Amino acid sequence: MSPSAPSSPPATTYLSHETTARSWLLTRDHKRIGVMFLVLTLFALLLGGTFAMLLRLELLTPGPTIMGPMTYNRVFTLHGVIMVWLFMIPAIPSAFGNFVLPLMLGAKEVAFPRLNLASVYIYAAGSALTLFGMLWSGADTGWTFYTPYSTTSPTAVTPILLGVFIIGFSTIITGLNFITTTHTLRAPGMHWTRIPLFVWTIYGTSVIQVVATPVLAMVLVLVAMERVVGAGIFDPSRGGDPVLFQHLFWFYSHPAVYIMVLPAMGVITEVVCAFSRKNIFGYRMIAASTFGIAFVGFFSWGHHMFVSGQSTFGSGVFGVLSMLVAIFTAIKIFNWVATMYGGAIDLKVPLLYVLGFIFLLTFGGMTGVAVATTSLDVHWHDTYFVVAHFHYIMVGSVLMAFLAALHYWWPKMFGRLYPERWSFLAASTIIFGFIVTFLPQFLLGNMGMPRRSYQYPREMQWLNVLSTAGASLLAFGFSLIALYLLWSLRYGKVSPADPWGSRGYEWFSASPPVPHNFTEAPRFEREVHDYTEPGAPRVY
Ligand code: HEM
Ligand SMILES: [Cu+2]
Repeated sequence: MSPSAPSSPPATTYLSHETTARSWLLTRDHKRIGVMFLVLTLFALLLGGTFAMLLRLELLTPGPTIMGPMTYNRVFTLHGVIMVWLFMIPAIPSAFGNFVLPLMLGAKEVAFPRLNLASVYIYAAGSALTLFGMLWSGADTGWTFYTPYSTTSPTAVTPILLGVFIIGFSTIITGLNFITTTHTLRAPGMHWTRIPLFVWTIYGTSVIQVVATPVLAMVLVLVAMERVVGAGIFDPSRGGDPVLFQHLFWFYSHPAVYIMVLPAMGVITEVVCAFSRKNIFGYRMIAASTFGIAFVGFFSWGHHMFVSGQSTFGSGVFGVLSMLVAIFTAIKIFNWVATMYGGAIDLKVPLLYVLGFIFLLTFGGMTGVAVATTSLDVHWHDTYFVVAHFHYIMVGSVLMAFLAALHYWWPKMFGRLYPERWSFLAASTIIFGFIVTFLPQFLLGNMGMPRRSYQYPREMQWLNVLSTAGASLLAFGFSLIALYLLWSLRYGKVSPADPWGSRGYEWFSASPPVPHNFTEAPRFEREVHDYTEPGAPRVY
């Protein structure tokens, strides 16, 4: 492939060549599908974020503030359901994976473009059913749908379960598409050792999606059957076993946390290289650790069940296996820092998010090791400590990576630049606001504040007020991003093909790309992320 990006913007782009609603709704272009997923998942983020603000407002005072306890139960359930199932899991793979994966591989399309379009509609249908359940009467089971309560709750659990079940098919189809595309549609010269690390993480994620999602689908249908026909699988009053639900649920949902975090790690790797102007340190180790995480992730689900009556031996084994994940993660963190070390650092806003990511992932990961220690977790389980742990990782790291990706690939997707100062202000507000929101929650959990609780003792109020103040900063930061990105679509400076001087393969196409990605057939002659000048020794 030509070593540099095309210099002038193309006459027709994937956005401009057809503009009718029909051309969008029936498109088979992976880039348009990526944009559609971006819009849908951003809408989910907005909705989930609104529920989060309602929760934090309620927790401003120790007693009732703006809602009653039953409403509170519904609001935290809807917040969790939307954030996990409608935003976190699909966001990076379905939106950015769809957009950049074929570009990175030198492919004109994904392997199954029609299925790809179907996956948008399946996601939309599942989300619509979930939202319908919410409007009908909501649900009060938490995003985890634990039995036996979920089998008897009088709220609209069934449509929400089925909505999530349907969304699972979208995930599976997208995963199959990415695996097949990576195997079959790589351009000449794209050897396995040249595959960009973002693609490797999407590939690893896709494997988990394809293998684990069916288990979730099964367990959700079983709960629905329990509710509708009284199947007697989980409900002890009918001879069922509620703990079986926990095993099946976490057999999927623990790997699912890596469905969320692996693509995030891929984004970070791309951004670190681009803004350090250096080849990634330890390409093979990063790719291998991705699969290490994916593999070990399948054997640690029992760490969610330390207090479920599981045997002490079982808990010990699950605890140790969980800690192995930290080793693979540490390999990546070491490699990112080593890549930055000695690089020509260009502190643009995507890199600022990366720094936020590395800090929050390290901190959150260490609290993961802490909660994987059985003796500690017996105290922390079901307290705000766990809430803080998973928000540090899911919001801290995954959202940081999502925002890094949004800012890094925005010019690629839409051909416009956004105002840098505003973007810095928003990023700093979000990182700071995040810490103010979630750090107090570790302390609250350690003091014994139970999760999903709507009241608390008076001495815990100041930490809760701090947390709500942090959440308001987050809301401000997000609104800012929404404003300047929308503004930039119309008024932003037109971006050159490669505004960052990146050597990522996706920047070798025009920005925004032409309908079938390339005007001449791509060939890959350089190593991935190679910043070596001609004739000079290779920089690592
Ligand atoms: C070093 C790696 C990690 C370890 C050792 C670890 C360990 C744990 C443990 C032991 C729990 C259960 C605590 C309890 O319920 O009492 C837990 C909960 C959780 N973790 Fe992690 N974790 C790690 C990384 C992650 C990552 C990367 C994510 C997400 C991207 C994540 C998301 C979650 C979630 C969502 C829960 C709580 C689910 C719930 O009960 O609602 N963790 N983690
Ligand atoms: Cu887990």
